[in-house]
Amino acid sequence: MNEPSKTPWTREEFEARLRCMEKFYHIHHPYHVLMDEGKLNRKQIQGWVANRFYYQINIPLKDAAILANCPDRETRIQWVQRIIDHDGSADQPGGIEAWIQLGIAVGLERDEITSLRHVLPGVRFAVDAYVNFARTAEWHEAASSSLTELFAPAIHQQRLSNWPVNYPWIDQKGFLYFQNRLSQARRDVEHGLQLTLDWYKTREEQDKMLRILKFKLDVLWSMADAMYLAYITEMPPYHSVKESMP
Ligand code: AHQ
Repeated sequence: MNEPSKTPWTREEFEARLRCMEKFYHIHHPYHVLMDEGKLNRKQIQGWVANRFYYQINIPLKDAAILANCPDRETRIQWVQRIIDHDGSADQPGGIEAWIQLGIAVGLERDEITSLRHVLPGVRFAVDAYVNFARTAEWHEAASSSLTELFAPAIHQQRLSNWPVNYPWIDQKGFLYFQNRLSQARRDVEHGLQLTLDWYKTREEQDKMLRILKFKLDVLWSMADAMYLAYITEMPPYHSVKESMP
């Protein structure tokens, strides 16, 4: 039985292996497939936006954790932009505010979104796992876990193309987030991919990176699983608990 190869992949082969992970991306999750086919109702769209808000407000915490662990000024100068993109600045409202605008465009109230009262336990656990990973992992590994965004432009473009047709009731002002993310994701991926291709040298390290990317793909998939159970099969947590139970 020959030993599995220990020869490191070339940069091109390593990048190709990363891109092969697209098959696990949440664009293929039944929740997003139904969304893209225009088959979600108002409540199911609202539930998705309200739950994804928890992911959005945690991205700056995740990126700040990476910065806190990163001793390299050149990297920090670029990486800090990710926090500004979401938190905004004195004159820029930022992505988190744009996500709230998306929530209002789908018929939610601002405080309903920011109260986090719709956030499902499964969504919270998945997002918290991502933030905690970023806090405790070696900073290159935490940075490279953002590379699910290799596949993100496609899903943002899908929404921009299909929501106006499939969900005409949604005020298109809410689509600013997706529009901004198209270019921001591409810029972030450029930086994250170079960091990744430069860092993982041995085959063992490259294999570990694929496992890290799969962990992050699991985070995104698990969020959609929780929403599918709650809003599609209408089996939210404790739906089976009877009030009369002691
Ligand atoms: O809106 C998204 C976003 O700001 C980010 C940051 C990045 C990261 O650092 O992990 N990932 C990410 C993603 C965003 N939107 C998701 C979507 O489907 O709308 C995609 C997601 C990602 O691919 O990780």
